[in-house]
Amino acid sequence: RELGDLSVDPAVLDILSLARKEDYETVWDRLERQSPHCKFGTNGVCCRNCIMGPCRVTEKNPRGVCGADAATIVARNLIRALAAGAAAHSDHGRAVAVLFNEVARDENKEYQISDEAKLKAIAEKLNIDTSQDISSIAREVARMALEDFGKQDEAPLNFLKAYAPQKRKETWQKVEQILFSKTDKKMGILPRNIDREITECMHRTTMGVDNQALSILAQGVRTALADGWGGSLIATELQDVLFGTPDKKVIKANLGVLKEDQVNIIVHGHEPILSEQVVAAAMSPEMQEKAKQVGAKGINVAGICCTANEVLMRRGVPVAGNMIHQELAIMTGVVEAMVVDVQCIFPSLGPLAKCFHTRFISTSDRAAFPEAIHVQFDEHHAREVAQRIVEMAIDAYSERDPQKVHIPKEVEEAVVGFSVEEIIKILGGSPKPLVDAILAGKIKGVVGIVGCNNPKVKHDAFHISLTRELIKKDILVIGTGCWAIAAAKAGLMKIEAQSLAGEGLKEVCQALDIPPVLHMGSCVDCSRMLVLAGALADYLKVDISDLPLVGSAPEWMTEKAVSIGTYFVASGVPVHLWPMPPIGGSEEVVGILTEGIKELLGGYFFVEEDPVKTASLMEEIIMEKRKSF
Ligand code: BF8
Ligand code: SF4
Repeated sequence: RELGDLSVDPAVLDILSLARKEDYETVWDRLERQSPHCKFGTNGVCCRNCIMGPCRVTEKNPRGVCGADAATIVARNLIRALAAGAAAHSDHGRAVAVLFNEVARDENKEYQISDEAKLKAIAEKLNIDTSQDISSIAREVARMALEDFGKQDEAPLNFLKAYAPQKRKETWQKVEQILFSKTDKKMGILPRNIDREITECMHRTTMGVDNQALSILAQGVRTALADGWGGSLIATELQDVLFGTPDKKVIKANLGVLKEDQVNIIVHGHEPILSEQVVAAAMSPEMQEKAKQVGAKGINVAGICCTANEVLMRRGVPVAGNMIHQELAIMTGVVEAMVVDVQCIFPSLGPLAKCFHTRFISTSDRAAFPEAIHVQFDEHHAREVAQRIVEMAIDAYSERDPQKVHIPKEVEEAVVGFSVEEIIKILGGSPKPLVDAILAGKIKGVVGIVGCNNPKVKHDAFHISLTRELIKKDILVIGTGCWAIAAAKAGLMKIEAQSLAGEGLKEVCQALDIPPVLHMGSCVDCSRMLVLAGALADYLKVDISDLPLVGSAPEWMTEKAVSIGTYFVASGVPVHLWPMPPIGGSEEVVGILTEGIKELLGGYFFVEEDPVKTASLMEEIIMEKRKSF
């Protein structure tokens, strides 16, 4: 493909032309070599779940060796992906819950409770007595969070019961009854234990267990709900308690945030348990002084992927780019250290870093990478480990090759930090002004955009043109993850972006002094969007499915996005996807996910390749919802 077909970000094109000249390999090169992709995999009809196979079903040959048909195989593959995605978010949530429990019990002095108000708010939702002292409240919150990973009864998750809006909980119960009466088989969709639902996905999809698409997909819904209203939500809420609830701030975005005269450290991955400490260590006067001793003006920390979103929302740390920038950042030749933990990290980074002076540092016991330097992170010695990492970066500075330095000039400003608490504060303490603006039609509705970059899609192109189209139509856009970084880089999160919005949305944003496109955080922070939707629904005493809300993952690639998309659908929100998920091999599965599920849960999936058409479809859905609203 021509360079211009790969990305809309000039900084990316700048580095890509350098990569072509210097023969550095990128994600796009490898995609080309993998293309065309296997049709069986693309349609989801390849099964490797037992060793009588692998089997791939076709019209001529419609059953695997065990007799499984396309619907069974497609549904099984889909929920296995969903379970992996839910596991990633929820294992992140577990790490936070375990750490929070230690802090609450005074067993870890490296971290502390930073936001007592948030802790009390969580406790109130969980019906915990908030007149106790803070550490008793914290211990009780920790107990209820950990219970959601380990309890063995049939009751729904503590956090889901505490956070989901009333009408939605009634809907989920009704759906369980309908499914039972229609099929005579129990089909629970209310999650009981986060780990259990993931395990049950694996159990049901192994050879010879659950062999009916609807039954399999119902367990997928249950697992996704365990992620959205459980694992991810716990991650977000307890991170806010430990590190602070995000508030409005201005940050800088794109590769231009890297500094030629400073030690540059990139934090990449997902868990702020690590990145918060690296940021703190780098900012310490001692480390800044050490950097000066090697001739640098200071230490510059920047983020990539969701770790970027975490430290940007809370600390105002600049973001070097989204998922697809990870290789390109190293190619600037000024990155002394790229520090990673888990998720969305290319295993290509180790060999690439070897072409430069960059220290590629892995830290998590769950993630090893070829040719990485592993510095084992330990929550009990967090400051010490973080300091060691920063020192390694300082040491690397003198090895930088000036011949290889190439920093794109692109850098944009963005107003970020829109936690639900911050949004409600900006609204004056209640959702009323937002609801009024929606009722009056100044804001037609809200679209939440999430997710990734995928080299199959022109980088950031869908994210940006969909966002622009929507705000033009007076639709407020909120979102997380790599979409949020795309929007920040494109200048859509500046106050000036109000001028790109339709008259109604512009007026509301001007009155509130906010951009028309709101950064709500990392991918686990999609739970913030659920909580916001829930707050609006409870305020109006309606269900989420009654609200003019639509979701989208327009450049998605990870299994995590399967889980996110599904928990929004299961919470009552129609969700757009591009690219097409690997379900095309079964009409039955496509039918359930795009139509059947709508009758039951209110949400459903739709697929569209064109951003302008997608925006129009979303507007239609919103206008339809507004009629009964
Ligand atoms: O959890 S948006 S590419 S970085 S998966 Fe990954 Fe997708 Fe980016 Fe964050 Ni989310
Ligand atoms: Fe083939 Fe069935 Fe085994 Fe899958 S579970 S590999 S379809 S025999």
